[in-house]
Amino acid sequence: MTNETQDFEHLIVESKGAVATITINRPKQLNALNEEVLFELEEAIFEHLDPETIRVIVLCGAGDKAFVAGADIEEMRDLGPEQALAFARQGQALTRALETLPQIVIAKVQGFALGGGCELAMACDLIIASEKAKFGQPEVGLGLIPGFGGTQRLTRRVGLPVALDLLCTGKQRTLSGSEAFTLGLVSRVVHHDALDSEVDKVVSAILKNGPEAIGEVKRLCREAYNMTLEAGLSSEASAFSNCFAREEAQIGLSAFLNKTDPGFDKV
Ligand code: CO8
Repeated sequence: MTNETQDFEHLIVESKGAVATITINRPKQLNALNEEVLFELEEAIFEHLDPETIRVIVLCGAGDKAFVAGADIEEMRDLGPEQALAFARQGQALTRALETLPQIVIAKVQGFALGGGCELAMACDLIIASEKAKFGQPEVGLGLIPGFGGTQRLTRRVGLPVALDLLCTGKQRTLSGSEAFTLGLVSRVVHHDALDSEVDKVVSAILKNGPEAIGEVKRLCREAYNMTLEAGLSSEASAFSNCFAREEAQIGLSAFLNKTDPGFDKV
């Protein structure tokens, strides 16, 4: 299995087999998101990663302190309303695109995930957090509101009472990894030192399963937010039926009955 590293100014992009790891690499600014980082993320994910090979993307922040401490406040200071609209749309297009990728995107959150950082993590399919992580939406303290989907995704994830509390009290209330887990914001929380190994464990578990089945599960679960139960169930039934027209299901079913390994992680 070959390791590949691609060069970006603010990202470290490494691919190993079916897994790509993208590290936002501005540790001195706590990995704050500026326009260039957003462009590089788009480029890395949509132009550089081979969709035929990569099945899981792990997104993380450099250093031990922050996943992403928000949009870059220094860059935002000079924005006018039109540029702010373009910046918000750019961030929203990226976060929306992550949700519709066939790959599973995992946010590995070891520290601060604030403002745009929390919003970026919420667009990922899974958030795996250290108990030392800190999630929050402090924008109102800057006289701003979230612009990368925070009011929408946080409300859908944790419900209106907690979302409004976090969004209105700003930096006065951040959630630890454990609180975020209890509230349904993150998928798993582990001891800080166990974060890397937990992410590896989740990645290898995903890779052992049928790639097309995983893509369909992601699509259907994502669509569930925007559908009536009836429409969602109908969509699931069609997708279930389609599985039986694919080789992948034949491989998986036969492997179970023959007590062999389907080998999905060796594709
Ligand atoms: N942008 C730019 N630089 C940052 C940011 C940021 N978001 N966060 C931290 N930094 C920089 C600091 O300025 C500091 O730089 P320097 O060493 O040059 O002074 C360095 O990172 C280290 O930070 P601190 O010294 O502050 O570290 P502390 O451990 O004392 O504090 C905190 C850590 C609590 C994370 C603190 O840095 C902080 O409060 N950061 C800002 C968090 C924040 O408010 N984030 C939300 C930003 S707004 C946003 O994300 C909106 C998203 C949608 C935009 C829509 C488009 C319009």
